[in-house]
Amino acid sequence: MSRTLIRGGLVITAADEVHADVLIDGEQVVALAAAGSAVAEGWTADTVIDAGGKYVIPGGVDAHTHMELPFGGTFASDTFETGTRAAAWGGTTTVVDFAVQSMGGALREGLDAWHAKAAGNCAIDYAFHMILADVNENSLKEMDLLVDEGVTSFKLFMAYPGVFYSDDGKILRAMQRGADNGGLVMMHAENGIAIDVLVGQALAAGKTDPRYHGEVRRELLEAEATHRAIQLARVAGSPLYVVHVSAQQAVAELAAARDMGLNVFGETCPQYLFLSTDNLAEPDFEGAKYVCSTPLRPKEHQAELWKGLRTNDLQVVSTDHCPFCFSGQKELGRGDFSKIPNGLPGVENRMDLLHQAVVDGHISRRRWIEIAAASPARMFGLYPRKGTIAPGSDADIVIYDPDAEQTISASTHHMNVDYSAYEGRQVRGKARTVLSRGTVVVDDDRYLGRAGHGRYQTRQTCQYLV
Ligand code: DUC
Ligand code: ZN
Ligand code: ZN
Repeated sequence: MSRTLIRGGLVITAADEVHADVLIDGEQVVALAAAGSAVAEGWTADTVIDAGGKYVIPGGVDAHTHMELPFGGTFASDTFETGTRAAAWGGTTTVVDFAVQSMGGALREGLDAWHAKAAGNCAIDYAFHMILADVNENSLKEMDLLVDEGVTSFKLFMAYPGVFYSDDGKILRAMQRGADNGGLVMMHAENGIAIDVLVGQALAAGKTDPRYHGEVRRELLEAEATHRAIQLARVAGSPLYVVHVSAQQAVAELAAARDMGLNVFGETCPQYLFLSTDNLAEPDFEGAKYVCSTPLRPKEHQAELWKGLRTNDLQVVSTDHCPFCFSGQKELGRGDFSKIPNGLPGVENRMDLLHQAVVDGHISRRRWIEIAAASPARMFGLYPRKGTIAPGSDADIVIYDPDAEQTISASTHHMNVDYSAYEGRQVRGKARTVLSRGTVVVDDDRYLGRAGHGRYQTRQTCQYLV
């Protein structure tokens, strides 16, 4: 087994910042020692990586991606191969993607289909949540089987009537099942029935531009759905994880629930922290690049999201990476915003944007690692295999240069999409060397990984419950 020593860096985890040497044997971390003491300890290694002046951090865990997702008559443009490669470039070493149950289909069928898309193609490790699109006797029973085999979280939708939507009765039944079998319900909390009425009214009034996507998907309809989801979870006695929270009123609902001591959790995404309705209003249909759901909100909401991340009313930042090219895909919605495929690229940018938030003083370094690696790993049953640097953990490690300057651009990114949502944005910090289970997959602007290195990860149930 090959041994690697990472020497001289500042090791940052959610818990600590220590100058330490890290010894890797094969795929796992085997020891940490005070900086410079590796030789005195008699450690030998085949490869020594000098991390002087750099951070040594756990690889990012992006708990919300949609590679190859069929949506709105097209498919998300990143495959598991291109999307996980781009993730590695950006310092993310695990993604949890969403397998989809089709209407009338079995969960098993959907899960098998997603396994087939991913197997042999991923650059980094991956796992699956399951989208429950059709709650019925059979799919409820299947939930138990999936939990047993390591697919321990289930996304339901209060939005997208006729596609993914579940009514309150179905949601309650899935939550009751989750309360019994340990599965965590992840909720897309928007009142889709009301939104569809507003969509119809807007289009009838000739309001067809991308910015109306944000206007009809009202903040109050996110807050209302979040509130309702929390009450349903209380009735079911189940925990709840609300995905892609964007409205400050929804954060307030989560904070109130958490103040009551409930097992209610929330995730937000970089697009809600860094972008706003100003982007949706960009002229010449450019706003379509920023169409996603929940939608971007006015800038004022960002402060509440940052506050929620600091106070732990929000625990996780994932990307909801769901890229569609501007040309040929976003364009499907010219003249009708409701036909613009929903989703933004970002899997490559998350670690850097959140490091910029450290530079800007929104969060601490340890909180950066917590929300981007440790908490998603804990939330979805991957800790401490993923999300930290400790003896026994997988050696998913990033040597991060906190002083590197970079300009985010589609001309340099590795995601398979023809635009960047953050085009021209300057950020400080960059992943220099990325190890996935002890193998260097990115080093100094060179990609050394391969499709098929990434391994499917079974997961335990949520490790974050009080
Ligand atoms: N939101 C998106 O923006 N894209 C895919 C699905 C979703 O809920
Ligand atoms: Zn969603
Ligand atoms: Zn999503």
